[in-house]
Order: sequence, then C-alpha cells, then structure tokens
Amino acid sequence: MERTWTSELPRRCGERVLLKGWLHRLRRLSGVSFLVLRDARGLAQVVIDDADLAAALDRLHSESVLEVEGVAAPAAQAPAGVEVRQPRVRVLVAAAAPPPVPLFQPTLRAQLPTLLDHAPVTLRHPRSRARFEVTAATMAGFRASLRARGFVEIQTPKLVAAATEGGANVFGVEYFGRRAFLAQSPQFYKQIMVGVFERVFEVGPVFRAEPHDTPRHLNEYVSLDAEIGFIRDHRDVMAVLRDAIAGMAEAVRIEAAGAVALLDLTVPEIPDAIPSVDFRDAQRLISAVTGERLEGEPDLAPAHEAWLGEWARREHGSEFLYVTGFPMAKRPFYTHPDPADADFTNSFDLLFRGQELVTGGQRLHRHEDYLAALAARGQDPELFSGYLEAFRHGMPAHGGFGMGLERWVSRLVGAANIREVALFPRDLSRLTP
Ligand code: AMO
Repeated sequence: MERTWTSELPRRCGERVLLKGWLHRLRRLSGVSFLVLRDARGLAQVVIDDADLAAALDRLHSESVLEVEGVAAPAAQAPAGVEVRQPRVRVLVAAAAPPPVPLFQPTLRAQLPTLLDHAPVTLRHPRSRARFEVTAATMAGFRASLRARGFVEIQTPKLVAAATEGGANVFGVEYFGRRAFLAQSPQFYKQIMVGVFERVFEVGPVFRAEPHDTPRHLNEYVSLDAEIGFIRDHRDVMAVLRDAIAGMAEAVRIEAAGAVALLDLTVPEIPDAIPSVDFRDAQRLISAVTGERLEGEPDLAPAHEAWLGEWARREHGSEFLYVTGFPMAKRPFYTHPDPADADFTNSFDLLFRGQELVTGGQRLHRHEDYLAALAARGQDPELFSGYLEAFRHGMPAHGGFGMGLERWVSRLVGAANIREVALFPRDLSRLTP
C-alpha cells in the first residue's frame, strides 16, 4: 500500500490509508485515546479505541516512529476536518528517551538557547519547520527570478587566499602549511565571472569573524549574491534586485503557503519602484528629528535604520527603502565612486522593515582604477593577482549585490533573534549542534 501524507487526508475520506510519521502526542481519555501523528507535511488525528493498543502506545516515548494504517473519515473537530479510524499501528523505531522539550504544544515553550542546544529535535516542531519552509521557498524564488532574467548560477570557493570585505572579520584556516581564509563573500569570483557569463548569481555560505553577539549577526550565514555586466550604474542593479525580491516574495506566498498561514505572516508587496533616499539626506532627516549630529558619520547605526524604516512606511507606504550614495570611507576598495563626488559612491543598502537586508552597487572595472584603489589603501596588489587578471583583460561596467538570507527570513517571520531562522547557527559561543 502506498504511503499517504497527512496533508492529503482530506482528499482520501472513506479510503484506507497508510500514514508514516512520528508520535507527536497521545491523549488518553476515559473511553478513547487520540494519537496525533506528525509527518513532514502536517498532523493527523488517529482514534484509538482499543485499550491494549492505547496502553502499548502509552509506553512509547513521544517522537517514536510509527506506521498507521486505517480509514480516513470526516471529523469536524480533527485537524483539516478528517481523522483516521480503526487503525493498525506498527512501531518502526521506539524513541530511546522523551524529547528534551515537549513538541506537542502549539508553540515551543523554552528559551532560545535551549531550543538551539536541542535543534536536532526542536526543529521538528511545526512552527520551527515552517520558518525553514519560508527559507526554502525564498531560495527557490531567488533562483527562478534570476534564471528567468538570463543569470547563470555559479558556486565559488569558500577557501580563499585573501579577505574580500576588509581584513578584520576573517577566519584564518591552516591550509597545507599555508594561511588561508574562509570566504567573507563571493565578491571577487562573482565579478570575475561577469567576464564569462555577464550575469551570475550564487546562493552559498559566507563566513564573518565578527566577535559580537547581536540579534542580527551570525558568523556563518547564507548569502544571495548577483553580479551583472554592462550596467549604466548602480540603478540598474537596484532594478534587478527589486525583481529578485518580488520573485522571493511570490515564491514564499505560493510554495510556502502552509507556513505563511501557520505563522500568520504578512508577505510584503514589493513596489514597482522601491523608494530611495540619498545617504546625506537620510542623515539630515534623522538629525532634524532626533537632534543627533551625524555629519561626517560614514555609516548608519541600527537605530537609524529602524528610524528610516518607519519613515519609509509613513511617507511612502513601503516596507523597503533604498539608501544610496554611501561615503567611500566605509565601503570596500572595489566600490565605484560617484562620478560627481569621489568621497561618495555608486553603492546602496536596501532596508527591509527597518533593517539592512542588502548591500550592493557599481564596482570599479578598469585595471588602473583597481591598482590606484589598492595603493590608496596601502594594499599589496600581488595579494589580489588572480582577481586583477580579469580586469587587465577587459571587464565591462558592472555591479551587483549581496543579501543575507537569514536577515530576510527573520524580518518576514518577525524573529526577535536571527538565530531563530538559522538551522544550526554559528556564533561566538556556538559551534554545535
Ligand atoms: P555586506 O558585507 O554588507 O556586503 O553583506 C551583505 C549582506 O549580508 C548580510 N550580512 C549578514 N547577515 C547575517 N550575519 C552577518 N554577520 C552578516 N553580515 C552581513 C546583510 C548585508 O546587507 N560583497 C558585498 C555585497 C555586494 O556588494 O555585492 C557584501 O558582502 O544582509
């Protein structure tokens, strides 16, 4: 007999079905017991009116793996209006111990560190799982939307010889007697690959040795990257990014519809043109209201991003806001200056619900500009010889962006801490599970 998913039960009323899954909960009442079986798609209620079977199930720990064969029947009070009756139950694997945190409650009741310590089990909870359904749909939507626009997916090395985003936040690795690093981003390789495919994207892990403990930083996260050749300036990149995010939102709505309903999410509408504010204007707006002196500050603090998020919602009815024209001082050496003012750049951040989600911009593309930019920062061009070779041999004007996958999902599901949307987060104190 073929297996039926719990989610298919409503369509199988009146039929004999075979379910497989985990013992989510056993509720013993005086005359009858209810077994709630969980599989990867949902829950099913199984009516146990055989006292011996109920007693046998009661001796099992929750999370034991079961096979249940019975008849699907309409039942108004059961999940999705259907339950399984006259069951035959086979124990496939008896769990060796009770779960560290009870999984049957609608919401997990434990502190975040406990949930993370026991992630191999707590991730099974329907609400935990739902967050990663949103993650999976996001990646699918990102890929689909860029592929439809002629982008080619690449995978670039994560063991690298030089820091891409500045030297401080990089993990060193012992590499056959030499020093190597874990890639902070696919930046150099995605740019090089513009010379091959013109339009590329990558979904992959990146590593940041940031020694701080914040609710929005991980030491390993998933970066959604793209790079585009033959652009006029950063505004062409912003248009592609807008479409990529619209594709992500659409995929979450369709492919993760169950998760969206369970978590009661509002998936944002992406405006055709995302509102945009120049960095200096943004500082003036904030200063005018808060009285802070921000002139000369090279970056926005998290509180400023939150303020701008509120402003965008109020003034533009948008949950997204581009901030453009960041000062050169805080941007990596590959950043293209603003042709009108070399102290500023053709770069941008995209804020989503008051938090930085994306950084991107136009890059330098002339070999001599790279040599000058490295010299100005006192960097040895020899360290970047592989990267520079691409520019020596002709590269078009290009630009791209990098987006933190967990940042997107955490805003979407309203997570208080980004660790809630990383399967097995890596942070200052956490290298396991
Ligand atoms: P940047 O370093 O700003 O840019 O990173 C891009 C985006 O990645 C996310 N992010 C993080 N998410 C979780 N934990 C972290 N520690 C973390 N650090 C960054 C943010 C951020 O906006 N090469 C450039 C991108 C480009 O220009 O193409 C880069 O890596 O959402």
